[in-house]
Amino acid sequence: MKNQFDGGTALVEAFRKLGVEYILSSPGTEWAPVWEAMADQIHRKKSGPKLLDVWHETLAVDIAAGYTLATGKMQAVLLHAGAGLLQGAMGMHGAFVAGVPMVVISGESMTYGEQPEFDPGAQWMNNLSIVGGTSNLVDSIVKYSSVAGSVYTLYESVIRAGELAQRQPTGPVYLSVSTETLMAAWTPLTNPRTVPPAPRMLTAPEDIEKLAAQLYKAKRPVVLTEGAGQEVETYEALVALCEKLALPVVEKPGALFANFPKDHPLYQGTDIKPFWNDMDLAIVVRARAPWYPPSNRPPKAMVAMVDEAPHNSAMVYQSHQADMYLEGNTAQTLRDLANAATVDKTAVDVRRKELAAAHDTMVEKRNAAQAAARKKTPIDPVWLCASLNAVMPKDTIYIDEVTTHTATLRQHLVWNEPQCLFTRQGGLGQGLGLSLGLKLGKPERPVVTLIGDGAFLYNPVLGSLGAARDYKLPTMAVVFNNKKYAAMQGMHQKMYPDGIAAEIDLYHGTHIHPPDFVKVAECVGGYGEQVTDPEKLQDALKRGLEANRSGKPAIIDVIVT
Ligand SMILES: Cc1ncc(C[n+]2csc(CCOP(=O)(O)OP(=O)(O)O)c2C)c(N)n1
Ligand SMILES: [Mg+2]
Repeated sequence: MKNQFDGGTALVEAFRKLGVEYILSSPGTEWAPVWEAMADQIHRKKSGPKLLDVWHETLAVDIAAGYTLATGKMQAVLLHAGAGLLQGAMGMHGAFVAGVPMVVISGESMTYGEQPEFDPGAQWMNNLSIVGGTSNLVDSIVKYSSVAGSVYTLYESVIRAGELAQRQPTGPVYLSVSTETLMAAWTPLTNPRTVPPAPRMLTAPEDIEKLAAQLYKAKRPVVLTEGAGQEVETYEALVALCEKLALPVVEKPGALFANFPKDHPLYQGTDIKPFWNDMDLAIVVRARAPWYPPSNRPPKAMVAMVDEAPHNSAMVYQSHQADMYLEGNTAQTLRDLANAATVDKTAVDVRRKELAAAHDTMVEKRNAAQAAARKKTPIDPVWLCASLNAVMPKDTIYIDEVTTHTATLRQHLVWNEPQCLFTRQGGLGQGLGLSLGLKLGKPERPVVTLIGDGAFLYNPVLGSLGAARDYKLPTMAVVFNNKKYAAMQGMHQKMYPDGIAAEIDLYHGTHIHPPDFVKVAECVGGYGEQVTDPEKLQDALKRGLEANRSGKPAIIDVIVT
């Protein structure tokens, strides 16, 4: 039995003190010291993080990201050397774009077999080493990347990395830690502190007063949001503010979260156009690119931006066109604003009525479109959304990894609770991993990944299904299967409307000859079903849900237009 502490223990201790609940990993030999520490933790019945091994690195990163999005709690990821880091890089980029805090560590060797008493294996010299160090590989897709170069600095380096990740702007941080460092003897701290959470910053009272005064004066104020619903409290604070002042809420197309109850009379959909010319105050709550093209400023509005970190260093270009920034904690800023705001009752009552009428018109249109879509074959994605509305419980968590169907989905899928929608950021291939992380964080809620056939195939599918089975995370994937990368064809046609491809109907980069998705589900003992008949769709979704309830992952492959 191991009788001395080493860097592996230091790493696990640091995660414990950071409050990490899960270490997501795709294995590599450098992690033997951590496996020892984990075995020791279990053997001694100590509480601490659980280690979950999965079959693909981006899957590991995305499960961690999903869990953090669901719970607000930062997690840790261990990847193998430079190779595993590259495999995980797409997930890390997604986490960086979305601002998800995370500590990612990968291994390295420093001795390459020259140390007399330790042989890390010749693979480190032959095919794993990265010239200049692994930090360079991810420098531009994390907040901070560096090396924890000795066992004496390892513990505090990991603690600091975790603290950094959780500060605004939140995001993933990366450390390279060598096998030799992990194996070196380590003396635990005699009195280690529990790491406190990042402090909550507040918007200055004078800025709250200034915006409250603008709100009182404004005749046509609008709230535009992309990410207010990241936390339940921010969602609730936005609802309370809007209700007090009868503020219309417009979501950015492709918004990141469920930001507002969709059946609320103040909810006005995703089209800013009807408000564009007349709005005199725009309160933008977390939107990375509020206007498009980016410098397309609303002609008469004062623009106030409420966001902890509006300048997103994961983006090459932004243009907020903001006249004022409120960068304190968003939930608290919205609450402070609601408290400070004076209500002009007559004006607010008129606005409330007008907005409710506009909302009703929008819902009538939505219902009519859904009824009209019912009979179509192949299945109309509008009908697929209507069927999900009919079958899925109200607290279902959806993950959006569709492409050309996104607008339809946002218009026709209805949710009225916080945390009902999450969106994949960065490249395709992350939806299934995110869904598992969300299920891990919210086991009591149904979790459904809405996913294009193309997107599905970019995912580490077998790894995701295997993890769903092994870690008892039954989720459902609903494949929007149009047997193609429709986005590619659409863009080709837009770029070359009179091109040769259009003339002879020959498109590269478009067609998919899909595998049998039903069999894919079955290969891990999951439930699979293909649906072509719109009348049979709801029963199929019910069977998928039932399979999930009995602990099995499910894939419902819906042939759509
Ligand atoms: C990792 C990655 N590779 C390639 C792309 C480019 N891409 C964007 S959309 C798309 C097609 C997606 O197909 P599908 O999920 O079936 O949606 P559809 O276009 O049919 O709506 C592709 C290949 C990407 N976004 N990410
Ligand atoms: Mg497709």
